[in-house]
Amino acid sequence: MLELFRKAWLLVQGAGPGAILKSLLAAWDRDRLEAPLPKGPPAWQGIPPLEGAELGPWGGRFFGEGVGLRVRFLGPRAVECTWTPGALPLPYARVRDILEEVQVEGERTGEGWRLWASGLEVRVGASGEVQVLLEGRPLFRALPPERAGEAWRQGVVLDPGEALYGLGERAAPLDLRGRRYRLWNRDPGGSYGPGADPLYLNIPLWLSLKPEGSYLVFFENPSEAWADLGAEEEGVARVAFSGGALRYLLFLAPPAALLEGYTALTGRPPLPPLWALGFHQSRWSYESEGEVRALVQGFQSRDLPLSAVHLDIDYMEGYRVFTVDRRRFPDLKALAQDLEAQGVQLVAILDPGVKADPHYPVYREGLEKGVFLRRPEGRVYLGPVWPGWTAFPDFTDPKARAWWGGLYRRLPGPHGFWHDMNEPAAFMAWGEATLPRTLPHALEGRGGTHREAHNLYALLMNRAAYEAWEGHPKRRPFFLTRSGWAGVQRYAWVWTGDIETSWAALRQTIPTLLNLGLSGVAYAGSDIGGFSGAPDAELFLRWFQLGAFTPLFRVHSAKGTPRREPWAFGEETEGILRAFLKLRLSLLPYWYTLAWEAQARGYPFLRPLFWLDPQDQGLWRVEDCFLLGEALLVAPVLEPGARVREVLLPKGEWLDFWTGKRHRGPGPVQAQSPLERIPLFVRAGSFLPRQEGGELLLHLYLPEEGEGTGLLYRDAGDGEGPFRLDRFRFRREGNRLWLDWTGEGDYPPGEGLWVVLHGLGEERRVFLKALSRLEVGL
Ligand code: MIG
Repeated sequence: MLELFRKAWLLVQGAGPGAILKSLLAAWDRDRLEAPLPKGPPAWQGIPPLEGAELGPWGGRFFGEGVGLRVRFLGPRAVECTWTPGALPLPYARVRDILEEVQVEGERTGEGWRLWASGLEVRVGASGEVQVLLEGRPLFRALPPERAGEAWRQGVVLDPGEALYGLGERAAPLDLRGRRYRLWNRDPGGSYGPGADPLYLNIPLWLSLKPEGSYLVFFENPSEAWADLGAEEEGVARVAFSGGALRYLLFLAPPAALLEGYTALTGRPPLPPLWALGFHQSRWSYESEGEVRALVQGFQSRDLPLSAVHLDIDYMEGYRVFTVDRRRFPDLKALAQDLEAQGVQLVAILDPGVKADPHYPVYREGLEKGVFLRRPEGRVYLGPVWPGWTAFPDFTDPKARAWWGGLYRRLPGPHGFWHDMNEPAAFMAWGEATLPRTLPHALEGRGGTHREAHNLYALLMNRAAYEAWEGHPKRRPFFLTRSGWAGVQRYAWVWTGDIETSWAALRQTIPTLLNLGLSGVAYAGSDIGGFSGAPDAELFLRWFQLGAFTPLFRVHSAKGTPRREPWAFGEETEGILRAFLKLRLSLLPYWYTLAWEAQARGYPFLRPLFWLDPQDQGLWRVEDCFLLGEALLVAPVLEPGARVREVLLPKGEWLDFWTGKRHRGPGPVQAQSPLERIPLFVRAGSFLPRQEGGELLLHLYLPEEGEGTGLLYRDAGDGEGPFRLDRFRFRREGNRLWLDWTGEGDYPPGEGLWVVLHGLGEERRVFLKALSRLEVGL
């Protein structure tokens, strides 16, 4: 109740006293426009049997009365199944149609048909059941789908103990099984905590681990959906789509290869500008040029490394996108240039909504070009957001995307943009805070309604922005988005929105980010300290320590919250924050190498422990720590007062990052976690490139015996230009160590590198000349 008043008060303060009335009107209007929703649960009906088939070297088509199934092999480990009737999805999620041509063979069997190619086999039953086997192992079984009106429902059989991950952004446990989720991008409004569902960004895919193997299934259907990920006793997951054809893409492989396959089809995140991997300070809002300059000065005078400052909605003129309030920011471009000279970038927020003001050029142009969403009867649809009555570009129209992309040039200065409210969100006094499902959309000229386009809205807003920037020779784009769908990783980073300020919310951040990563979204982070409240020094510190190991490392908070600059919590805290800012900075060469890996293979930065050993079921549900790449295990502190915590180590040798102590996994260890530290372990056998005092050092964590490799990616840090990818190898036998450096690319390798050897009792350094080999006596 208090929260409700707080929200209403903020709304009135920010959007004016008329905001409440507008939100009442808009909700009433929405209810009139909304198609009457069916009462009661849908009456699911079985499909008629499949009676005929047409087999080809690509797969097969199967027909029953009024239904069809097409099975297409996308490669030796991937297959696509499409059930019709229903509109086929527009290829918004995909950058490729197939991975690799394979020659499919097929035959009729007693119960149905069999298709196979290079170890992958699909069995289609006359009932409509689809079973997929890899090298004879049955890994996926889909029951005959069901229909209710235009909706489709698909059951997938689950094994006992099977664990499921993904679904985009979830405030749920890491293993998503045994709960029901809705897939409809939604602003939960103001603040959310663990258990809230759905959130801003949904992706209809799950990755499954079972003792016999793993698979990833992506349902390529953007319409509103529900996924009931069957409890243990039930043994079936059911996913229902409100319309469109029922299509899924299935990949069979170990987890890393699943991400590689899925992102080969839906795209990988491009390399960001290096600065984006540094620290970002934000709040709603730093309101004037003077305030921003003082903020940056505050960081510099205290020796606190800062990479970016975010401007929230108050920099605009009455919340009109692509405008600047000249009284607060007389010359945004000059400000951005001055900050850049000090190593700090400006990032500006943008909402998709355009204020319906006839004197505002952006609105006038949008009207002239006919790019705004219209009501079914033809008038431009207006919904209330920050600027008051607002029109919404139809990003499913290529003309609207091109226009929108061109607008970024009108905001000279910032080199990063932060896309908020793009679920899309609108202030509605009751019901869903979004647009009516009946609004018509262009959908590339094919036509459709918001029911189909809703979940695509943010994806396509980001695409519009990205495509306008792509190929800029000097600057790589940086976009941060709240909402999205499958493929959003190609265009933008994601932050987890208005998470509440609480220890439970801090703990939630780990599984939320891990599941985003397993859904293809490698770049993400949460508002450090929580969005909505006032963290005490300990909670803020622990959240900051976690944030230092998430791709987006940003402090942000709501209007009216107490200050969150690193010096706002007293000197002791400031000192620890400084140390973590510097630790992050020193690890940037490692982060940047992982960025290269994300771009090349689609791997997330943050990986669940099972990434290293998918067979170890003891790791499947570990959600209080994570891997950063394959070298580092990060165990944030998630409870107040905890000065020691247990960490479960996967198999292999692990070296304590702080003390150098060697541990052998699998198994738990008790790790010290005083306020100045969170437990960090380095996998023995890893190289960890770091920069210290302007110098690049290669840290090598030696196992007692054995070998390993490591990568290092380097380039100028922004724009297009030469790069290099170095590969390091070592082998340790008794007291002999061999080091070997090879590489490719035109970026100069330098003379050589100091290799810092860990795990020998005392630290030792040896100099490795560029692209050479070295033998060392230990
Ligand atoms: O209705 O721009 O999630 O990060 O500070 C709230 C103001 C709008 C929601 C975002 C939040 C941002 C805030 N926005």
